[in-house]
Amino acid sequence: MLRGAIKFALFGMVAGIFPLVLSAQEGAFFGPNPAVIEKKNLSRVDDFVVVRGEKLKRNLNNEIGKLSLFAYVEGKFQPVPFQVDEINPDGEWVLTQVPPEAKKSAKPDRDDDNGSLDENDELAFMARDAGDRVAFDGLPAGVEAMDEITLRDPVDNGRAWVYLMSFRENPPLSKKDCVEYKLPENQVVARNYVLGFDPRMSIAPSLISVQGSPNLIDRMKIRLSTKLMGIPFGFDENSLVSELSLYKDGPIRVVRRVRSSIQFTRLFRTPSAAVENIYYDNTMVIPIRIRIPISLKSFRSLISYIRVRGSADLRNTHGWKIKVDTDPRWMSVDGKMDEVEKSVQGEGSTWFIASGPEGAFIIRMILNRNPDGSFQKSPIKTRLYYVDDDNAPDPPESVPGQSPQVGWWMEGLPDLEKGTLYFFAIVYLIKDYSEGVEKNYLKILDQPIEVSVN
Ligand SMILES: [Ca+2]
Ligand SMILES: [Ca+2]
Ligand SMILES: [Ca+2]
Ligand SMILES: [Ca+2]
Repeated sequence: MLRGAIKFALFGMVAGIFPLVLSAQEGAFFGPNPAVIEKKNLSRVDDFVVVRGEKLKRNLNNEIGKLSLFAYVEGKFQPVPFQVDEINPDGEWVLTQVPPEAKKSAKPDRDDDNGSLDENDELAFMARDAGDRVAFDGLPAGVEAMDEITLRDPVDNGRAWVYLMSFRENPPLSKKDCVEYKLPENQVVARNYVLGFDPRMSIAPSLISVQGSPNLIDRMKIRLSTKLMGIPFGFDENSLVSELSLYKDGPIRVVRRVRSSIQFTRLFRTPSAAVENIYYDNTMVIPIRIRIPISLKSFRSLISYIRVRGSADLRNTHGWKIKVDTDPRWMSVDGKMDEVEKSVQGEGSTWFIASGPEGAFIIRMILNRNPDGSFQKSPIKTRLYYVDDDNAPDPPESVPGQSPQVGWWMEGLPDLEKGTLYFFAIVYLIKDYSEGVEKNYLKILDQPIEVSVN
């Protein structure tokens, strides 16, 4: 009897304490549910959302480690996955994780404000996690500041809401993690894909698997040939010397910095430049920055031509089909060029979609935007490169033949002025593709979700 009573008392204590601990860690809400005042009607599910710190006025300058993002979904006000990535005063990513191979040479980046949310830091989350609009009677218990973030689809006016809150301590966090960077395998493992990197060429993936497909990539190729003052010269991706430096793996995205340079001859190597690739659960963003040391335009008469091709040489894709933006016909991947493939119109093409039994993906080139999304004028024009021929080698490569190889010629380089050429590729990995779904993915950049904060 006594033992029973002690047990009961212990159970009561444990039960009394545990829910408190669990509520902080597991993220059950910490008070009565707020009142719903507007239902979510945003239909976009594929978009990621990034909000700069300067818009988050109520949480600005607060400690990032005390923030959490909440949404009212499935009848509950609950934490949803998010991350805050710091950007330093020079506009560079603050990456805090050091891969084993860089332990000697790299140390983690820091922002200049000891981990506070400042104007240029970025809050990232997925649009699909947003929920209903709610009203509070004052701030919830333990919360010191709150920004209400409204998402609006400019296409159909659909809206949804999330709430960024600063907690006094122990912010309840979602346990969901949409993407992971695995070491030492060097793999990005995301909901819709797995990407692997060979440490000898850290800049381009040597493994791309979509929804459990076999590896779809032979290599990412960058091929340049030019003639300067009558002397031909060129390089391919084997001339790229690249190494992983730092990364950051959060619940929403992995940011991975690779330093690379071009080895032109045995003796001459360009200075190394860093570039960060960003991986979400269904999207990869691959920015390309090329420093043009002199105005090519003023040397125009000395340059006979510059031919540059960037492309994905695929493998294991027999039975897939491919369509480009500039021609409505699907092309069949079977290792041979047919009449459709030979006559496809590719002038000015900037994206293509590939669809197969396991899933689909879109690769899109964006030439006319600055890193902040504003418009830039670029002299570069693109033209489709497409070869589906198992018997047409294009060395260097691991799997002889182009099965198929899809990408773009880049034209207009002799018109470049001195400065930095910036453009980016964006890849969408699609589950359950059906004809026309690409429109949803094109909207992500063409009609972006509008974000307002109050
Ligand atoms: Ca900052
Ligand atoms: Ca900061
Ligand atoms: Ca074919
Ligand atoms: Ca090949």
